[in-house]
Amino acid sequence: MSQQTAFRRAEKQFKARDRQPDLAKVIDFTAIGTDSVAGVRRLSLSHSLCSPISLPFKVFAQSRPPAYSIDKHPGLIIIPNPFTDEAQRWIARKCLCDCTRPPNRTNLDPFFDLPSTSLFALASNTNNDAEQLGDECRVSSRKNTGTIDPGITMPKDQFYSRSALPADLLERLRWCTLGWQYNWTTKLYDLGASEFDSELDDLMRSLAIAVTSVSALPHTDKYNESQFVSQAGIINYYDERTTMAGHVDKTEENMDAPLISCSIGLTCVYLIGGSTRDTEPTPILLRSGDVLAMCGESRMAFHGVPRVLANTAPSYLTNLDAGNNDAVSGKYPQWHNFAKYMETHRINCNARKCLNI
Ligand SMILES: O=C(O)CCC(=O)C(=O)O
Repeated sequence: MSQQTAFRRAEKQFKARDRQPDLAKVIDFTAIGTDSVAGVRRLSLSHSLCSPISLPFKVFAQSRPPAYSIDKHPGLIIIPNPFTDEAQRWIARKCLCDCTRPPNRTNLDPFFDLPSTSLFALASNTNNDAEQLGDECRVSSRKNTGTIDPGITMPKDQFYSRSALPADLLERLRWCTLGWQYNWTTKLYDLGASEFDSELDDLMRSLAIAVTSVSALPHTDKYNESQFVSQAGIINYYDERTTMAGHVDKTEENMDAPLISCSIGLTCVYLIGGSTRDTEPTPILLRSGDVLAMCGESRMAFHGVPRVLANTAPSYLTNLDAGNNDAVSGKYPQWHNFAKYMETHRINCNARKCLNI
């Protein structure tokens, strides 16, 4: 009988739904404060976090927030929520409204004729009562419009073969790709490119500059932090039961630039392992606003999300009126629509520099 790897064992332990996950050994950076935790080091960012001038609100709550590394995973840096509440709401709006629009691709595009306006806005403008909604409110399945790519395998679930309500589609939104479009089948960036959202890129650049100036990190001549630019990104949308299996992100030619990842909404258990699945992974809690940067050796490490924890979203996301007075609120649907989504979802938005030059 084949032996289960250490990574797989840890995944199974956190995924099990017949019991509450045991969080006793999960590192919670927010709870560390001034305590020392074996194998965890507090770092100083040697560059301040600078609010991008393109954003009309205060982005970072402090310019030099605490940051941490883990001895067992060289190059991994965690900055526990450096953002203002308003900045987190802005990231949620960006990820749900702006970034899901074509030409960015989503997991739903192969099966549905999605609107060029955002699916989120459409779902916010309609309600979910199928009795009341006419066919004009439904999004057509490509099976019915004859626009399905012949190379696509239809899922067994009949949901993908029929027109669907926008709110039901939103519940099935799992990812969208930004900039260079990643192909999950070939594992290459071979589906063309869209323009990476420039405001999101500005945010990712400020984070990249701050983390790569940490003196503990190896510097190579293939990468200079001032040259970080988001060339490709993925936004992952999780509900309370969604998981992401352990994997390594290794398609990018430039593995010296950091992979910058921001999490908003529900807390999750994130596993960071080593270069093979045989390395015992370290479980960490990623809470709303946490930034994780994979630099150096950790850029080639197995990682995944075996568990999203229900009822952990912060009130500055879930209060129905929380975002109504934000600087950008006029551009987006009413905050109560986001609040309902954020109550039961986690969004992870990450950016990579792909090329060496
Ligand atoms: O959701 C996360 O924190 C992890 C995302 C991830 O690993 C990926 O997009 O490759």
